[in-house]
Amino acid sequence: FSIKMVPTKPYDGQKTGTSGLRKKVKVFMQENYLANWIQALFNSLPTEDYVNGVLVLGGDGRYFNKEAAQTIIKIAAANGVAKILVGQDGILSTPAVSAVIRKRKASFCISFPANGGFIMSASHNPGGPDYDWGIKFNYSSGQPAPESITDKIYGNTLSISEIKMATIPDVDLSCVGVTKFGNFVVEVVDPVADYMELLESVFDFQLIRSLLSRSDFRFTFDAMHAVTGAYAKPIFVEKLGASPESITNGVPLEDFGHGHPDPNLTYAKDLVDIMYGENGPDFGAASDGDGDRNMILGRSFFVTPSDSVAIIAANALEAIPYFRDGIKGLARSMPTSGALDRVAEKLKLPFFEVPTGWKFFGNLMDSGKLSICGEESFGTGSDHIREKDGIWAVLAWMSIIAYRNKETKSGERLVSVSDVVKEYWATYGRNFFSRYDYEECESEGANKMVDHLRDLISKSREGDRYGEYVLRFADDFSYTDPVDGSVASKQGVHFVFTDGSRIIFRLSGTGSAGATIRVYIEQFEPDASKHDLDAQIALKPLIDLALSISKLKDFTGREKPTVIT
Ligand code: VG1
Ligand code: CO
Repeated sequence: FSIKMVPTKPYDGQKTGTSGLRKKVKVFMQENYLANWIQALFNSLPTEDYVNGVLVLGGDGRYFNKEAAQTIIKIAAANGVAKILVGQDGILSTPAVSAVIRKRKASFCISFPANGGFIMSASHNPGGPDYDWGIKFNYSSGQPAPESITDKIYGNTLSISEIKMATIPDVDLSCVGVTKFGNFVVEVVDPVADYMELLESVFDFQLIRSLLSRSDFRFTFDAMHAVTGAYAKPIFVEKLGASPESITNGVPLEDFGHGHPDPNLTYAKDLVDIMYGENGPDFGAASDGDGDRNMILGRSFFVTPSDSVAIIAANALEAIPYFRDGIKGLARSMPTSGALDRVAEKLKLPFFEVPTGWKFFGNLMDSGKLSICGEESFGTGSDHIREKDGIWAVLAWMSIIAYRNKETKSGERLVSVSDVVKEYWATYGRNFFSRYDYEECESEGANKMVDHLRDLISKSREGDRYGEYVLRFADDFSYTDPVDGSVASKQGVHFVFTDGSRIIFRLSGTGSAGATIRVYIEQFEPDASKHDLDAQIALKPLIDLALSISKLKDFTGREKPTVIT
């Protein structure tokens, strides 16, 4: 094939946020908008990373992915990539892309390794012609590209003048198989196979099957018409024996059935209603657009993601074969509650606190310091891959429940999700946690609020009184990567009080319009007699304090948050 040099002009604002580049679909549909970014990426990578190499391509099935896939394939071919592995119909969840990159790296002949991959997704953001699109690049160990690379890409988008395009026809992505154009190969692969093989090596599938086969255990999974629809049936139903009716919204749709594919108490309301309804199932779960998030529910019971990662860590040695040889270390993002810290302390494990975004866990995992980690934003995972993993989290929880019920017989009372959580609280204490999101605020007001908070922390001193709370310190979180020494600063304003309570403010880096303010509130409660309190009640004084010190209402005009988790 021949290569066409397409002249182009830079677009402003192609800077990646917390997780890839996200904009409204209409922005991406502008002439060469996506192509500019993809070419800028090739201009940023060392040529040995992709020339004659293999790249992976997949996505969550959202609107515009089909066109985008063809553009990416043509630019990759023109830049000298030897082979693209694409999920059938362009489908691959974020964790599956990470798994495929890692597998093809290890087992492919050394001169032909997969060195990275593209994920076409705006994750939990809604899809369709009026909503969002996004692109993420993952690097050679399957991890989200670090800022050193995304900063270079952004720099190159500001000066780009031409795009290299291969003059090849569109490739049919609907059938598994190989298409060749000279030395360039497109291989369409089953989106589930490699990922499922990996999960089978991580978990005891037989143990999970035994739980799912019990008549007194009812399971339900809501794929939210997003990418895990493609995984739920092969994994939960065909492999593990769940009933086909246990999967709802199991077909990926370009607009997620008009939904907001974010598994939380607000956007996964249908599932929440079922789980809190009369005679609800014993176990409920959901995942997001690209399959990396998870929500875990028991009957009339919600497991906060911060507790979830701590509980998985506390039970992993026994219940999950992958961890039988030991856990290397634990980590959480800064706004995630300190529940995991207590597990690390008890198990005497190395522990890390990183900024928001999965890319900060990659180096720790690659250097053998980290096994299990999580974020309060419904992200949980381990070093089996380099992304958070929704289905992994569901299987981890099912493994724990199955393990705990090894001795209970059908008909006896099942050890439930809430039993496991309450037992955990009784042992470790409870970290009450809540997050308030104020979506799509005016940027000006939101920025002014952050300025105000930065001013406040610059004046604050240890021992300052905030109502009943006494300040230990307040700062703008900064992180130095212990592996490569890179520094990420201004990662969130946090107030830490002497009793361990925390108030944190951040602006979201994944939105596509206006500014989303996130307020995180945490308070530790050792007293078991108070563990059954509703988090909103337990945290009320701190929430009021957060709103008053930030003057959030004055700056944004918002009376109430859009989402509370
Ligand atoms: C949010 C979450 C963060 C998560 C990120 C990507 O970022 O807070 O914890 O890693 O989304 O998740 P932000 O900057 O909006 O707070 V996903 O599932 O959208 O890739
Ligand atoms: Co996601």
